[in-house]
Amino acid sequence: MATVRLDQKSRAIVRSISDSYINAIASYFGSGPTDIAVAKAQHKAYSDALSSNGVDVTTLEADQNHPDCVFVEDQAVVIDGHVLLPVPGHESRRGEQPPIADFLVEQLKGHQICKMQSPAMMDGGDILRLGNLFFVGRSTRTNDAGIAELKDLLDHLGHELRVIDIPPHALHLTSICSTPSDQLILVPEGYLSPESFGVMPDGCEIIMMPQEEVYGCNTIGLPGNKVILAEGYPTVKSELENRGFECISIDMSQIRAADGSLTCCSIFY
Ligand code: CIR
Repeated sequence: MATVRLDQKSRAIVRSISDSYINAIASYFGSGPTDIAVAKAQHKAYSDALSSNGVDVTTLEADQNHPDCVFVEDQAVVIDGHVLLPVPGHESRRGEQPPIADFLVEQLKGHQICKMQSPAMMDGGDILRLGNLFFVGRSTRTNDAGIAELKDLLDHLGHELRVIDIPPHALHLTSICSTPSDQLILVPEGYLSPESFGVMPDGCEIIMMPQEEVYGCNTIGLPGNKVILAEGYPTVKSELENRGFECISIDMSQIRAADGSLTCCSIFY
């Protein structure tokens, strides 16, 4: 979700949950998954929600050697059809990338493919797009060299990039905020201030949400004023409903248990 505009959300990839998912990294929202069968059912509901709302979804096979492989968002950054393959910020996740890269390179022939080189590193989960304005989180997973490589691509495409420091109690930029439309950003109190995003473009707005609903701030906006959100975050839901969105709620408990949010589980391309 995070690097495409609303009008670019017709195709997405997801990746099945690995049988080793119980060993996924968890240091922020969760303390680790406890039930793989439930996780798989929740992931299926997620993928079904995308398909039944107009997204053409391709499911890549799980990689049993990589417990976090379901979180595809971190492995590739697709911007206007061009692909940046980052060096993922966590060593244990670097081997997840090849099948995702192969799929995208095949699908997006003729577009630019940039491969990041270490010591630059970045997780796709640190990038957020609001219309044609981009934000990147400087985090434990994304360093300045990684940000410089993203900036090169965005300069080439004529898009502005703003850098936001991610507080130590959060994993990624998209773990704590999202753009349910090309004009709105949901931001939790206690994590980021509206000022961290700079001056908003005309017609765009930041909506501050209560700190305890931080997980609910990660949403997937879809064409037709629809938005997929995690179940259990009433303020986020009512704020979106009041603005005329049709809300599609999904139980994400076993995904959250491994620090994954809605956007982490797909790449729109
Ligand atoms: C990790 O720590 O890398 C995974 N357990 C969670 C990744 C979540 N991805 C994301 O926010 N884009």
